[in-house]
Amino acid sequence: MFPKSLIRCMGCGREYGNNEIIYKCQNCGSLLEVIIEPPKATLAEMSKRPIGVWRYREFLPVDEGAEVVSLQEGGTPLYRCEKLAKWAGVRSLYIKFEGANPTGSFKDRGMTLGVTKAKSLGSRAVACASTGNTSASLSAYAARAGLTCYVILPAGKVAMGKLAQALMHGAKVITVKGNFDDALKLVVDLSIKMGIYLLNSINPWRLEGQKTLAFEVVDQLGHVPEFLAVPMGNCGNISAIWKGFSEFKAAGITKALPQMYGVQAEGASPVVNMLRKETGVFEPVMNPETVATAIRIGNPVNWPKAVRAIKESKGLFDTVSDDEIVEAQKVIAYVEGIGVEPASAASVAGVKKATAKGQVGKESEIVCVCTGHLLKDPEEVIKVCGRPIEIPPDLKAVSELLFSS
Ligand code: AN7
Repeated sequence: MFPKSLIRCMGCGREYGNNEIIYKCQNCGSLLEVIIEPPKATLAEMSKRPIGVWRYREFLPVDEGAEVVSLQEGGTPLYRCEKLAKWAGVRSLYIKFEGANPTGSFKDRGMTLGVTKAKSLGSRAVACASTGNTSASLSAYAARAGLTCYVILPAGKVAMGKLAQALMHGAKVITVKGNFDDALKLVVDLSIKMGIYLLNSINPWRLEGQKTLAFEVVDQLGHVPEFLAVPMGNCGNISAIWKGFSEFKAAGITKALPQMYGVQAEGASPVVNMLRKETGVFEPVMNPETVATAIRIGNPVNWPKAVRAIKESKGLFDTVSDDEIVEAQKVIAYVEGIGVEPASAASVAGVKKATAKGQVGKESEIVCVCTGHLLKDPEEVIKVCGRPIEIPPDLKAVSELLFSS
């Protein structure tokens, strides 16, 4: 029932077996991707199973006989947001709310595949560097699988909720005086040296799980949306979602493709900088900075895949400021009742910008991926909303406060 697959280099095309533990091409150093044989599956058949990542198992390359490690990820709501659409200046806007995943972010879609792979390869330990959500997710899946988990985080720059998850799920948490890019370099070297299975998104198996977001959007909406907006950090997610839409088309399930819209934070926007210049030269941002700590990444490993997704889809790209991110986060929460973390709001802030510029038509339909839950970053909320007012417990004081001025 699972598809046949192989690993292929996106640079030179060299092929590798499914069970080779490699994270980049040994020939040319480029990124690797998993290629599957397009399955003969129909949406009607797959839809008989509960919605979630494993509904689409015909598209998920898992080794024969593998024990699937799952927390029932995916199957997240697709909310129609009429008031938010009005605010953003577009006819139809949906939020795909990835905060509703088991650990509160889209990372769970990838980790169910990635940790299943780790298990079937016989690995005892897994590792990642993270701005927070990857570590929260990996530590939970490693716990479920009974694997040792090491996570390396940029010191002082990981939101409290995410740190709490990694600690409580029993990961060995290490912080480094440096940013995410430094942490990633360190964990890649460590994994290779110690034979620990690396589960950052340069591991192509993770993206195989994350591509199911595209399948669910088609399933829930009943068609392919015109645009799909997504925040970009290490750029695994936009690449995975584009792969999903492309595979549904290749399998004959859909005919259309969306235009992908990649949004970065102003202070961490190497991919958008490159696309703007059109020189084809990628330059990392040395000291990335943004309120959206999840996407505070200056040297995203998957940038070639993100550029390919945006170009192939004739898509869009832009940056948003921290003020625009926080404004969007507040509006999503006030008018729609959906609580998202700052990075997630970048996709919605990006839509408002693109409609104002006329890049997204007023009559368009757009799906925004909101990647993580509000509860991930309570400290940011206090910073932007303030603390509640404290009063003595008496009626006079409370009525004065509520009804004065
Ligand atoms: C909420 O956890 O990179 O472009 O180490 O947590 O696929 O990297 C998180 C990324 C968007 C960006 N929104 O996704 C990590 C990490 C949220 C995120 C992104 C992240 P990618």
